[in-house]
Amino acid sequence: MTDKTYSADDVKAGAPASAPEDLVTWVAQVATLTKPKDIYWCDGSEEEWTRLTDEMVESGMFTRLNPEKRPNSFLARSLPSDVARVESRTFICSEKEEDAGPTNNWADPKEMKETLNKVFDGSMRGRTMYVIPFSMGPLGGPISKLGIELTDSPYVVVNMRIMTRMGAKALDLIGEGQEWVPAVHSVGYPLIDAEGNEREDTTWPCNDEKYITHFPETNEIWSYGSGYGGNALLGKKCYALRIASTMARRQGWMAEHMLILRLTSEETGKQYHVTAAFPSACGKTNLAMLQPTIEGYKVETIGDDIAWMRPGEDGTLRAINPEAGFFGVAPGTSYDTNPMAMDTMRANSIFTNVALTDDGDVWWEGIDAPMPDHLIDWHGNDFTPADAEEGKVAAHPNSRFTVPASQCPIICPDWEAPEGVPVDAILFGGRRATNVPLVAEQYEPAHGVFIGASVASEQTAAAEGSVGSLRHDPFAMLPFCGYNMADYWGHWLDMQKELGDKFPKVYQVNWFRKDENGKYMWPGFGDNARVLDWIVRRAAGEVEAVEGVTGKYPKYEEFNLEGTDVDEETWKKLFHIDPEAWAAEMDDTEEYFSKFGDHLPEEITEQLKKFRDRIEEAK
Ligand code: O2Y
Ligand code: MN
Repeated sequence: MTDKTYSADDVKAGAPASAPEDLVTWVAQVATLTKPKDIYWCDGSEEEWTRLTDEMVESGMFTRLNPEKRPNSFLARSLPSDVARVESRTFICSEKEEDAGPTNNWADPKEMKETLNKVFDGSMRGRTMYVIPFSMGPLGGPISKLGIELTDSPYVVVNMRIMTRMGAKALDLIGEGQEWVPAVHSVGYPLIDAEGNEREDTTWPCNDEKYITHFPETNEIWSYGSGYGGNALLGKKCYALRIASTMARRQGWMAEHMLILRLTSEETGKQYHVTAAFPSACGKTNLAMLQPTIEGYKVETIGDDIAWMRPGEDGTLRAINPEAGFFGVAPGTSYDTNPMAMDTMRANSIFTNVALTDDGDVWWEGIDAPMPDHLIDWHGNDFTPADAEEGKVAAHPNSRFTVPASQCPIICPDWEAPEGVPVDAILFGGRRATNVPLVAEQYEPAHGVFIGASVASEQTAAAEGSVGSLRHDPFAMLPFCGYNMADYWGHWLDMQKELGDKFPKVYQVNWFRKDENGKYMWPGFGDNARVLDWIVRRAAGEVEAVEGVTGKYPKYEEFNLEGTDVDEETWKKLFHIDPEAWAAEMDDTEEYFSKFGDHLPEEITEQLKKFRDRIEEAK
């Protein structure tokens, strides 16, 4: 068969007038390779959303939810083989392998380009190629950045419309000559083969072969074979973390896997801004939308997943949320655990891999409503309580809601402030049943970096006192750092030096410590506001701290525990330090750090030694 060809002039003829020459040329090149049946330039309008979602309902990719219960909202079901980010197929293609570092899959950029040229050749045959102009961060803001995603998936288009500032205005900025990142995505399921044989589309096209690739030296992203989440919505993990972290290092800013919240003291009106990094699935969205159980504070959400931080004109570290929506995990989200998230998804939302109720609404394990007598599960099959009794789930554990951040009832009025908000404190946490106290303040800036570098979560319920099986997830960036993780620690140290006293203090937190009976000792959720309360009172110089092995701890009598059942005995257990257990943990940490060879900053080695000295003192 003869494929349609695309010259730059053809592409220009169908492009908006604001599309600059370099963009048109690149779109023509990608179209020549991928051979779509046509090219569509997204404008981000309401009309476009309605048309695309109507078409997807028509094709069976979307189920429209009951408009009375969930207006303008849709359900998609993926293939069981395409339900999450695929770290094993995620590559950093830097010229030198050591620049990707030991924690990333590295591929030679030339070899990877050859592979990609093969798999993308004709990958969009029979499909439309959508051109998605988008801004990460408020349009035109000094910390914001632009991109273009080319994709053959309308699911990606409508999700990107929620997750980014997408459409004509972003294209106008690109047309004005601003830098933009090129990102190419194909589900890898052409509807016509090279011989011209046609096949039917499916409701979730994808390919068993997957490549999620990043080229940090040329700022390019190429993703093939998956239609899901972080693999396909390329503004999120691929751009806002992996590529942005490399840009940030070159340009003197920071791209972090962090939520951002504002805490306002109702008494003084003083505002504090806190960012926090936790490994995936440790409740970041819940913390971002915290409902304090203590009087005197109001929490407002700025972001739930990613923070871009840059020194401001006043010398403070300023943070923006580069995203415009939340792509949250559905199971476990309820009016009990996160009422604000529940209200955010009341309309204009996309649900992926959750269950469908008979009255056209959504359901998942852990939602407030009891399991109905009948559901359609995430595979599209009938599901009854008898299936649950057999241990089956109706919603996939990584099922998601995509919702506009603007719909969050506690969205901060300044969440789109182009210059960002000044950061007062940075939290690092993991899921640690043992060893790690509720909260600890850094001794010095390099200790803060050491705290971030030591983030880990337990894989199994390890016994108190043992290191158990720890998954190290430094800065919660393990799958998201686009370059050598040890160089990234070096960049943090450089940023701290540049900002001096203005660099926010770092705190290690752990809501997940268990007692000898395996019971959580800290209530968590809204009571985490008590930890934030101590942190901001520390910042105001109102409370003292006690020096310990992992950092500086609160005094029991100065910490607000009113209304909880945390007594002094539990408090002691929450802060108990077993020197032998910590010695074992430092052996494990040292072994982990040794992977980075001479990329490991000296300051980190010094911090390890200081930590060991404190353990000795505690013995
Ligand atoms: O599985 C996916 O593709 C999504 S992963 C994700 C989504 C939203 C926020 N964070 C994450 C993550 O893995 O950290
Ligand atoms: Mn995340």
